Amino acid sequence: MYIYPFSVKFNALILSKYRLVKSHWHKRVGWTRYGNRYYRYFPYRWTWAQAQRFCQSKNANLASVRNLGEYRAIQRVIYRVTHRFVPTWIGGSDAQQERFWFWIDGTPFRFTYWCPAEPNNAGSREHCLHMNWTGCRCINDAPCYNQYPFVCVLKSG
Ligand SMILES: [Ca+2]
Ligand SMILES: [Ca+2]
Repeated sequence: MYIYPFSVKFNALILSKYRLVKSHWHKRVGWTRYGNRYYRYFPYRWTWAQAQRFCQSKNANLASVRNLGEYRAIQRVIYRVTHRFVPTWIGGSDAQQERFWFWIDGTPFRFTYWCPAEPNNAGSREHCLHMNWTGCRCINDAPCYNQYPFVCVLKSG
């Protein structure tokens, strides 16, 4: 009888910790961790801006890429769902000023994996990046109003 109130309190503590872990886990369901980032492929064929708005609704952004390891990780995320290397939007854009590339999530734009002769700004209207382009599955600049599936990135912490 004496120990009962303590036990109830202890169980409540365990339960609240479990809820904390569970809610954290729930937020990441369907996302693949690589380093300190989580990626997810969405199969909807949307414009770059529509895709970014959707990522934002998940507290995420279109994926930025910092190195080849991350690029390959994103390719694996796409391949796992589609069993192909589908051309897919990522979060790079030079829409503000030609040849000034930015990642929409604020990551400094340093890593590149351009396809041969890209970025070519074809027709002066290519201001958004997609990946898995051509046989070399590299990065190309494309018109932002094209419609592709996309990968969002969720930063941990
Ligand atoms: Ca451009
Ligand atoms: Ca191009």
